[in-house]
Amino acid sequence: MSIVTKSIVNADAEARYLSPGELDRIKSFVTTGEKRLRIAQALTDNRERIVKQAGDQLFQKRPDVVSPGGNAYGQEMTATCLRDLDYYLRLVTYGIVSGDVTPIEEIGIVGVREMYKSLGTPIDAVVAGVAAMKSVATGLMSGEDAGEAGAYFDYVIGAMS
Ligand SMILES: CCC1=C(C)/C(=C/C2=NC(=C\c3[nH]c(/C=C4\NC(=O)[C@H](C)[C@H]4CC)c(C)c3CCC(=O)O)/C(CCC(=O)O)=C2C)NC1=O
Repeated sequence: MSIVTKSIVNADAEARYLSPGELDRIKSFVTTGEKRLRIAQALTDNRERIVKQAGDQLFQKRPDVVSPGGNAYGQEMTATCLRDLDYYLRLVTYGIVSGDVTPIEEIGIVGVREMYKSLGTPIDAVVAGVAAMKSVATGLMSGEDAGEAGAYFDYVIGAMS
């Protein structure tokens, strides 16, 4: 839910007007809109490059995951691993557009430990992959945009660590 919808639901539950604090938060959401959309567009336009370069960095750092016995060993499993990185990049764009980590949390974080555990996927290596995406992605942006985008990658990293 966006901050706008959330504020309205809360205010209407008490049959009241939006409070000054709620209006302030909505104002900040609106005034940062252009920047957040620009960042989401940059990530969307560069998604293939970001995922590919981050994957290369991850497999260099963690050769074990693509070695025999590794969870991402073999063409098909490596492709599935890169697909997961792409999923998280997509979720990061959802967070950035909505100015809120809730969509990332609901789609990609709740239950993620149990999921990767049952798949035998080392979650610390997924975290390293997301960190590599952060580094590649923010490297394509101005400092201000990199700071904003970085916070959403950091949310994923923190929630999985
Ligand atoms: C949008 C929300 C969403 C997420 C996050 C998601 C993740 C997800 N990753 C999966 C598998 C997988 N995920 C990986 C990923 C990796 N293995 C490694 O060693 C690396 C560290 C890592 C890549 C960074 C691999 C290799 C599999 C296949 C495992 C298997 O089939 O044994 C699966 C099992 C089903 C399938 O293969 O598609 C799910 C559900 N699915 C979703 O719908």
